Amino acid sequence: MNRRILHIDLDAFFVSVEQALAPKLRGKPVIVGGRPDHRGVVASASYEARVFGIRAGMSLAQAYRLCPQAFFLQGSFSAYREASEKFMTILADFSPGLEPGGLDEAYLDITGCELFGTPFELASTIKSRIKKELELIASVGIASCKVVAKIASDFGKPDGLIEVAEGEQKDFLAPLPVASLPGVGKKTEESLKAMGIKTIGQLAGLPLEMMKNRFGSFGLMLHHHANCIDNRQIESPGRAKSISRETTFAEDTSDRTFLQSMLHYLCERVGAELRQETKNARTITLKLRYSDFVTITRSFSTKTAVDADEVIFAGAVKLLERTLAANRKPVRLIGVGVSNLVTYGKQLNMLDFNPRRLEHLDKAIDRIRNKYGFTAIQTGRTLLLKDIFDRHDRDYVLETPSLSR
Ligand code: TTP
Ligand code: MG
Repeated sequence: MNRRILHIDLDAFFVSVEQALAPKLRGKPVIVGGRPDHRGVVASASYEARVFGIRAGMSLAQAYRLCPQAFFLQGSFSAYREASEKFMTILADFSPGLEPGGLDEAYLDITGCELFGTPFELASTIKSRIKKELELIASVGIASCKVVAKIASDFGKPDGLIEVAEGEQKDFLAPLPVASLPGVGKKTEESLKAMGIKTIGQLAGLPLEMMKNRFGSFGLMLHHHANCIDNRQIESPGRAKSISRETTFAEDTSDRTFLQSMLHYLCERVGAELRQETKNARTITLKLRYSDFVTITRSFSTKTAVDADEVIFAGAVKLLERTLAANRKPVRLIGVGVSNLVTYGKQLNMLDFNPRRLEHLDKAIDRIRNKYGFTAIQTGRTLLLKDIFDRHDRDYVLETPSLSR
């Protein structure tokens, strides 16, 4: 059966939320990330700012040099989270096959929804509702598999709506640069360029064996995606395969105590979501990105599935200590994730913790936080972060809801 998958991604998300809240910012170069005299990077740039060459990930200082008249905003994560929730609620009205891919993007499986209109008509209605109800612009790609839908939504930006018929998918991808394929970063792009490969069409023509030998399982995936072979199903959030939180610091740091505090906070976030989903996890993963953008992940698995904040932290901090001992480079991003999820079961004694005491403690904390907000109660270790929460928006920590699903 020919599937119809939509990929919906909001244009200049953080900035557009700010523009919806403050009309004077509309139509202007706007940057969310912080003040230009701070050391941070651009998180989101309006399309008016992109005309000056400004892009996400660029230092604020460079953005300022390119466009000093731009509005530089610190950002307010709680507003973005609220907009994201409303965005997902609109999408959920159209099909139960909804897979959020981050705050501002999602896949929607509308196969079999013909009674309500053609895929193009449904996508138009989705765009209009988002515009009317949230004052945000969405770009939509329609295809018969995820990878092509995602590339199409990106290709049409801003305010795009592109439908790629099944028989035309390969022709659509062929002329695009390899960097348009999700997962292809600077390094892969360089390696492919050295092999004389610049477009997805050229990549699609390389023999499978060659891609496998050169890039391993990632090469297999690239070969398949370049050839529009992608059977990945829509994974609804209820079936999350992993839960994670990460944050990028305004300034790179080697401060061990600070890193531990932030890690503890992120573990509390992950633990709270695990318990909300009534899941336990067998694998704990630490993610670090260094000042030179090199990113590493370190994991370990336990025999007993866990869900208590302290147990997750105990595992994660061991990984952190080991990693810091091996490498003292300043850190720009820290994250923690849990995977190998199983449905809730009694927690056995682990790492010398008393599971019943932890269960009671976590339950009590969860109750308070559900009622008064996450930062209403802080544990000893995260008190160090209080200054940050006070100085910035309380939700300063830009948590990425999920590393992978
Ligand atoms: P994106 O969808 O990648 O970017 P965008 O919505 O700003 O722009 P567009 O989709 O039109 O190209 O990311 C969504 C939000 O995630 C973005 O508004 C801000 C945040 N983000 C960061 O905080 N850091 C980053 O490096 C990136 C790429 C995004
Ligand atoms: Mg976006």
